[in-house]
Amino acid sequence: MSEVCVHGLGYIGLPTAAMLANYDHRVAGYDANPAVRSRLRDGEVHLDEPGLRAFVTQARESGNLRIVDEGVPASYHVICVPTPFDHETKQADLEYVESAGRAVSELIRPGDTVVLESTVPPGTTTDVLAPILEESGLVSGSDFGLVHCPETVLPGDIIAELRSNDRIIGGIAQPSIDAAVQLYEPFVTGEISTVEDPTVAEFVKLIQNTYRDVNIALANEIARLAGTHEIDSRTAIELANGHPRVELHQPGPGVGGHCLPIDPWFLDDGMGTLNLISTARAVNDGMTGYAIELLCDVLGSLDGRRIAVLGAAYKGNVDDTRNSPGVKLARELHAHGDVGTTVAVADPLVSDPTLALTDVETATTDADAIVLTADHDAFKTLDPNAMVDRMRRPVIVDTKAIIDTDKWQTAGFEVRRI
Ligand code: SAJ
Repeated sequence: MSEVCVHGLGYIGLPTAAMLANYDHRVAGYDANPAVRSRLRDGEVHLDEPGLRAFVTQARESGNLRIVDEGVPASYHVICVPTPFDHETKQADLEYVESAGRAVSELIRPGDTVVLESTVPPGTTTDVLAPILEESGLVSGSDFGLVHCPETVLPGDIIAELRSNDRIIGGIAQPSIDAAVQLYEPFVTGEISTVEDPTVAEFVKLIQNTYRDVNIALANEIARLAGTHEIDSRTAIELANGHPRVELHQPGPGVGGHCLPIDPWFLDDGMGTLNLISTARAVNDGMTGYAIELLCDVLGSLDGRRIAVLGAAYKGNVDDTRNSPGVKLARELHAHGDVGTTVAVADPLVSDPTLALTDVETATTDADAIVLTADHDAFKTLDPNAMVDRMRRPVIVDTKAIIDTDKWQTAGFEVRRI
């Protein structure tokens, strides 16, 4: 079994490091954040992901996963660092990839293999990472292996998907590919496809998330159109999906997380060439505005209204608030503060001190309306009978279609849903 150094211990790096360790590799995990390293050494996990804590503990207790204060020499360097997005220039910020690359260039030896898992614009592996690694004096593809193997796991189901998802390995030359296949083959039960060009792998990753984002935008536009015909969008979509070649996604308050709202932009990396794809982004970003329209339809105006937003996470049953539609909606409602609108946000899964969250009971007391923005299980079981009396006006806009409309109406609520 091999020595592996994993650079970056976030949502992808930590489970990957634990997986490799649990498959008998000797893994050194490095994260630039000392607080992350120290929590992991104390047996804690800094991420809320089902099963991750036990999985990491198993790896640590086997002795195969150690946390290191700097990268170490290894046969494989797996880079799993973030690639933030600059919203102004619509470009990827590759600072962390570059600094991980510089660290690896100091450590790399002939015969080693470097794997980039981070999501990056097409061309990054060959045009950005390879030249940095070659500052070592070694040549990629001949002296050392270099591949892009994009991560594809779904937050909330990361450990299962690390095993079951198909993987694409785009390598700079065949020996690079062969070495990377050896690393992934033992634990990946999905198909491993290989291609002798890292840019293809980078591109494929981006079009997967773009497909989903554009499909959700179509569902969102359909939801608005259905609304004008007083048709329930979910029923229409379910019926349409009965066709063997139709697979519409679900509408909602917009698209959050760190992947779907960002990766489509990486496709042209600030060139401004996107058309349908950028329109889809605008449609999805416009859904918080649509939720406000639905509120205004019922309430007349937002003047002096108190609105309870339930859901600060970007999707159901996760604690992650990155690009959360619920938080965006709350911000947009706050902008009506000059007419006396007040907003309270509650999310039992999220503990982010920067968001001034409250609990569901406090948020809904004396509220004029609830907007449900995350499909947490905890929200599916909310009891309308317990809530109706504490609200000033019992109105609910269900952007995720998770409540039993009849039940809430019977309890006295006016219900709107996307
Ligand atoms: N959403 C909808 N309607 C839908 C499905 C999702 O509005 O029908 C919304 C969600 O509520 C959420 C957003 O889209 O706000 C994104 O959620 P998601 O579950 O679609 O995806 P992520 O961002 O959690 O993870 C995605 C996944 N990509 C694909 O399914 C193609 C995951 O497999 C990737 O590994 C991940 O991005 C990533 O890291 O790139």
